[in-house]
Amino acid sequence: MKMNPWFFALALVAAAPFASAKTCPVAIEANDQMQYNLKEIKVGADCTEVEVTLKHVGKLPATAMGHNWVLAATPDMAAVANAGVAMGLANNYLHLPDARVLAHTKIIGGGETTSVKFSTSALKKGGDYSFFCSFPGHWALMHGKFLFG
Ligand code: CU1
Repeated sequence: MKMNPWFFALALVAAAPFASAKTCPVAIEANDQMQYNLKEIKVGADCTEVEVTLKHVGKLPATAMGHNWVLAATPDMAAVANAGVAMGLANNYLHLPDARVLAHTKIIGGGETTSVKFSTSALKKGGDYSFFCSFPGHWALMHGKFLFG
């Protein structure tokens, strides 16, 4: 039995609203000079998920020059970073759970790569967000704007 092609066309149209999930990739690098290679990350409001991949292109170990990628509202950045200092490398220098932390990777050392995938459902279009590294002393240099919208 042969199916009517119009049936399939109608089925696809009907399913479209449920198939609108969109994962947007972001690639960022960090180095031994305590720097990210991006000052700003832009993500479209049509992205339902973001997958951030952090590559440490340096050579120093995580104990000396560890980096992660943490997302928070810009006014929360300093407090989140300060709260993480005492938590140590094993906790990725984050005091969790903390609702102010919107997403984060683990801390990595030179030559390593890590990633995090998160939903944008908690983000407000046009909101003031920043990404930063929570390794002690790094966030003041290692931060940038995260633009959603
Ligand atoms: Cu760092």
